[in-house]
Amino acid sequence: MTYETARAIFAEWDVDTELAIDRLRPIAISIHCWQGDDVTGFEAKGGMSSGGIQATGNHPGRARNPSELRADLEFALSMIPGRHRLNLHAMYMDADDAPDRDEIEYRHFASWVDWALENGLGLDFNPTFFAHAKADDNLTLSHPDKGVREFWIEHGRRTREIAARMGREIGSPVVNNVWVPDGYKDAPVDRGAARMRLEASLDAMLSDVFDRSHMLDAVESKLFGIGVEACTVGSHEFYLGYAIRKGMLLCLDMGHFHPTEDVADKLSAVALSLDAILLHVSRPMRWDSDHVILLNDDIIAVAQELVSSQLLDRTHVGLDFFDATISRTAAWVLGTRNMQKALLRALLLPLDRVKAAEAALDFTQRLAVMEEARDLPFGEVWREFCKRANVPSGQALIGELAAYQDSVSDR
Ligand code: RNT
Ligand code: ZN
Repeated sequence: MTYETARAIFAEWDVDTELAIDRLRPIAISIHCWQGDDVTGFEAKGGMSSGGIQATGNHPGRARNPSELRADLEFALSMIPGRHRLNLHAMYMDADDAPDRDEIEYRHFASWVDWALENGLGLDFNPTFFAHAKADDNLTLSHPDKGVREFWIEHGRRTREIAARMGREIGSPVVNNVWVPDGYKDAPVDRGAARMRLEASLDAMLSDVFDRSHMLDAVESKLFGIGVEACTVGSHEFYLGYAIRKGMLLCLDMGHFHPTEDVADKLSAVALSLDAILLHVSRPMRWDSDHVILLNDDIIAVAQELVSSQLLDRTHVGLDFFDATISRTAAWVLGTRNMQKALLRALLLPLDRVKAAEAALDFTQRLAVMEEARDLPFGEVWREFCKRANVPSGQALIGELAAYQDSVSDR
C-alpha cells in the first residue's frame, strides 16, 4: 500500500494524515541519557548503585565516558525522526576534577551544552540522589541527620542553577526533575516526621527563584522500591499536593504506581490543578522494572489521553527505561520511536466522531468506531513520516541497529 492510498483511507474517516504528521513533527521527546550506560554515570567513584535503580544485563558496548555516550546518542538520534531533547542526570558530569555532588558547577556540564547546541537538541536535567555513600541507607532529603540533609539540599540547589544556565544557553527551558529514593524497608512509626523533613528540605532546596523560560522544577513520586517496600516518603499524595502548592511540574512515572493503576487516566485529573506535567514513560513488568517501552495498550492509552484531553502543549514527554540485556542503542531507538508511533496513532484517530458518540451516550458507536479504527493503515503514515525525516524503518532500520551494535561491541 502506498502512503497516498493510506491517506485516502483515513480521509474516509475524516482524518487528515498531513495534519497528523504536522502535529507529530514538533513534539520533542526527552530522551534519557541513562539508557546508554546502565545508570552508571561518569563520576570518579566506584561502588554500587543504590536507591533500587538497577539495570539488568551485561550486553557488550556500554558507553564508558561522555564521548562514547555522545557517539551512541548521535547514532540513536539519526534513527529517530524529528528533533528531541537529552535528559541528563547530575552523575553524567564531564569533569577532570571529580567534584562531589555538593560541589558541581555549570562548567562540569558545559561540554554537554556545546554538544546539544551542535546537534540542535534541547536539554533536561536531574539531581542524582542515589548511587552515593550518603544515600546508602535510602535516606537523603528526609534523613534524620541535618548534615546529610544539607549535603543533598546543596546538591539540589546546584542542579537548579546549572539547569537554569543550560536553559539560558540553549534557549529552551530545562526541566529539572527531583526524585529521591527516601523510604523505609519496614514499617516506620513516624512517617509524619519523615515527610515534614522532606518538605522542609525541598523548601530550602527550591527557594532560589529562576526565570521559568530557563528552568522548570518537577517532582517525581513513587509507590515503593527495592529496599523501601514499606514506605516511600515522597509518595504520590505527598508530591501532588506539593507540586500544586508550589506551582511546579508533577512527574508521573508509569512504573511508580500500583500495576492496576492507569497513568493515562490520571493525566486529565491532575491537569486541572497543575500548569504542566512531566511524564516518565516506562514499562513496569510486575514492578518498577523499567523495561523498554513497547507500542502496547498502556503507551497508546497515554498518547491518546494527551491528544484527546489536549494536554500535548503542557506535557513534557520524557522516557525512563533501561535494559542492558539488549543493544542499548537499539533500546533507545525502538523505545523513542514507539512513543512517537503511539502519538501518531492518537493523532490519526477519528476523535471528534467518537467524542460526539460518547456525549450522545452512544457507547455502541464509540466501541464500533474505536475497534474498526484499529485496522487503519497507521504503518503507512509512520513510514512516510520516517521517509520525510530521512530515517529508515522496517528491515533497513534493523540492519542499521545491528551494524552499529557490532561497531561498539568490542568496548
Ligand atoms: C526512579 C525514578 C527516576 C530514575 C531516573 C534515573 O525510580 O524513576 O526517574 O529512574 O532518575
Ligand atoms: Zn522516573
